[in-house]
Amino acid sequence: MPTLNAKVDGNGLWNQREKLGPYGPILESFPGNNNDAMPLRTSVVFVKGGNYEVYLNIGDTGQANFDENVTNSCYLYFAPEGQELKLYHPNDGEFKGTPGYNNYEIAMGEIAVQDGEQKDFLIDDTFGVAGSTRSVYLGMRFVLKAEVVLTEIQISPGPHEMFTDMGGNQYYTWPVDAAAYPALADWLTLNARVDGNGKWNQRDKLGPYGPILESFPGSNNDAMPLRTTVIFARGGKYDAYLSVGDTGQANFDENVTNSCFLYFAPEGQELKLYHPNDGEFKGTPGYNDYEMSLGTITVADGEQKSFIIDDSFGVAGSTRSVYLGMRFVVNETAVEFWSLY
Ligand SMILES: [Ca+2]
Ligand SMILES: [Ca+2]
Ligand SMILES: [Ca+2]
Ligand SMILES: [Ca+2]
Repeated sequence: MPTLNAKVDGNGLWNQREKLGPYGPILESFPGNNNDAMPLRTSVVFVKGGNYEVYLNIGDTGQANFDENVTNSCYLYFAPEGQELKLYHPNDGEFKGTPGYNNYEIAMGEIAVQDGEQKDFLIDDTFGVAGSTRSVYLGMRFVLKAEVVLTEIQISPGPHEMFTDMGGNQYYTWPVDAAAYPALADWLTLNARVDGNGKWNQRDKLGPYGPILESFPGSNNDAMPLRTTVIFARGGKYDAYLSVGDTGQANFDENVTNSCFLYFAPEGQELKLYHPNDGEFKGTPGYNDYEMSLGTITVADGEQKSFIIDDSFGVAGSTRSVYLGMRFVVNETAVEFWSLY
């Protein structure tokens, strides 16, 4: 236990005093008077995950000016637990006012935490540091950084390990039977299509989201079903879209002559055969991009959804199957729900 308003130099304790810091109580030790208090730990459990700016508040005495602060130095040791303690001086920070002690706030950088995660920080007085008079711990401050809220999540078929976009959404694509295809080369060629090998071929910059995955069932290639897994950072209602690649001209009749079917379904539902003509033509980043409207889905914060994709091997008239990716658009009619955030 610290002493409470009852400082005794040399007893090795911290002394607590009320209403002298920006957050009320402060903890002080006087290493300049031969007091060596023990290291302290401040533990913080963050209810809400995210990126936080971290600030340490150090107390200074007398005048709050640079030269005087050097004459009468109130150092404090501080570090995130697990790192080496580092010596801080009030002049390392920004003067924030004098609630009792002069409050100097030092920016400690940024930390990323999950919902409910605990972070620990160590504090010590500066016994043995030359010129150190007292050490005053005023507290800490954490500022949640503004999050990027995407109104549209774009799912490229390119990432094959979990990828995090700037909005915090995560996704990747891999065969459904992951045990049978443990390595990338087991199921994918890169710009090196071999019909009949049962693999998908990836090519860059041919889809609305960059890479595309193609198979040629019309040339006797039966590639394995794939799963695109998506973890939504923010809950809500989304309009879901699938992009299917088409070749040659982007017109209805020609698309029928040279049909690029693709099987697709949310995992757990029966695969459904999609034809470019089922969708809306969105442009030609390489392949013609036809976008299928899949309806609206509702997800919770951090909820994972999976979608199954397969080529159309065995479907009459099917030449190739091209997966261009997916898109999820925040449903504007759900704006009341979003206002909860
Ligand atoms: Ca100490
Ligand atoms: Ca001072
Ligand atoms: Ca197949
Ligand atoms: Ca076409």
